[in-house]
Amino acid sequence: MKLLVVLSLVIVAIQGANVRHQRQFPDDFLFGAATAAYQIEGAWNEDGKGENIWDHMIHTNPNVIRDVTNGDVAADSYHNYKRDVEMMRELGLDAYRFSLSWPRILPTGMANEVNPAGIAFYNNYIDEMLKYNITPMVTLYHWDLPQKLQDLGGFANPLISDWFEDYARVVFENFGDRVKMFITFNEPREICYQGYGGDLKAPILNSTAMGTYLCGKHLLIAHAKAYHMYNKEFKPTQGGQCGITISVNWFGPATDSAEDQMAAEIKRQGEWGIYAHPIFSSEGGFPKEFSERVAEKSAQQGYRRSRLPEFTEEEKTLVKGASDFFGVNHYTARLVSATLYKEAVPVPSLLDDMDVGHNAPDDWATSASSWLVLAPNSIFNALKHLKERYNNPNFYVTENGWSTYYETGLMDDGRVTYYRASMESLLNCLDDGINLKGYMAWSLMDNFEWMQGYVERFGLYQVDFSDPARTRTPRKSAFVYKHIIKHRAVDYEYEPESLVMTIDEGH
Ligand code: GBH
Repeated sequence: MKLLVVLSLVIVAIQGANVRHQRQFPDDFLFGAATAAYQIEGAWNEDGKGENIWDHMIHTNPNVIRDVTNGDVAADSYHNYKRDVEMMRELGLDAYRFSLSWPRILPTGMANEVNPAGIAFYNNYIDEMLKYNITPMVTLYHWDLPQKLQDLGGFANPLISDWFEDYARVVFENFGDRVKMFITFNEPREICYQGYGGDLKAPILNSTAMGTYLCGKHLLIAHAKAYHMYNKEFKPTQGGQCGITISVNWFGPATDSAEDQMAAEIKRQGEWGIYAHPIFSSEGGFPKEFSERVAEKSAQQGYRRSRLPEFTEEEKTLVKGASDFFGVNHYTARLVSATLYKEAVPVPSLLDDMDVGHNAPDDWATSASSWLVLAPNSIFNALKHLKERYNNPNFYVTENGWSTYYETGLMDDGRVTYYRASMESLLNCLDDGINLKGYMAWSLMDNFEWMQGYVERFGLYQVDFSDPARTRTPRKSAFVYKHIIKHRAVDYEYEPESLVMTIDEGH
């Protein structure tokens, strides 16, 4: 095992040495950065915006957030959007991925009432990007459901697919003339497992037996309905693309044993296969091994039917193939074991259904986030697997990034190391023929890191949250990323001369 890690490190190092300064990203490769509405916008109750589930959860119970903060103001992008676009120009970004706040556009959640101020804000943001040739990539849902829809069950209510379709139509009608890349959902796993099956995200339902699966099924149908509606009603005139983003971390076997290989496969299926397989596989539906396992466990536990609600044939067909590209949020990896590293988990639950252990070797560098370690070549490992399993669709890495503490300040060498490693892994993907079209760094700037509040920082730009102006200052990593984008290659010798940022000609 140790030997394996050492060997793979040696191989990576040799590859790195040979190719340095040679391997390049194609000119049309889309380099960008990403954010999400609740994490940056603030203005939580301004100009007619409705309450979302994070507003509601935190205002009701502020202690769920590590530093007892909230996103009421966040980076105040609602008022600082021109500065945001200026930062994109400083970095020389080709694209910017951001999300729309559903209740800012539809305060009641339903499409009976469209908020003109919400539409105007996003129009301004989009137009400001387009002025400087920055391609907007718009996520419709990044976790901030209108509270009024949560009151009706949110993603546990099958009607969510109709409500989402109505919302999506308003989005396409208003922005589709200028936005050509839409992502319906950010990370079904985090929405469903963390929010419904667990208590790690709003609405902290902790409904362990079925929450994840119920939400997952309804979310996938919502995605598919919006996708087909876009295809039919908007694509012919607007000519854009519509996809979904799934969090795909890499899970390899801890040893070569058949048990560990099966354990890793079950982990991959339970973590992201249940969302990816119904859309991207040629057979459709939930992954077979996982679905059999839940059915079996459910029977043993006395349930009269599987806790995993299977798709009808009609639903399977609706969901299958319903995406123009595969958006991948990738951060880290784990080694999976059938017997070792297991923790106590609730029964029944997704975690108990998988029933595997996982581990990160000690020599993988650690970040400010307990879950985030630097695993060798893990973007490649994940995408190579997806390529083979799902017939090489077009991929975008829609998030990838590294956290530091506020105290680390501007000299974020850990983040620099991480981004450079990511670039090598991306180049390995391109060399392998993986249809990888772009990469979005998480994040353009520090923002409200959900349950971690403002403790863990992911920004290329530091944000001063004690300053009413929410001043943004570039970190060292911003200069390094800018250099990579400009030269379409990784230069390990590059060190910024100073941390004074300017806008290059043509941006
Ligand atoms: C992304 O999710 C999100 O899309 C983005 O909004 C967020 O800011 C970014 O990550 C950085 O976190 O300690 O058990 O609660 C990435 C996947 C899955 C990473 C949940 C954090 C928390 C694990 N995320 N995980 S736990």
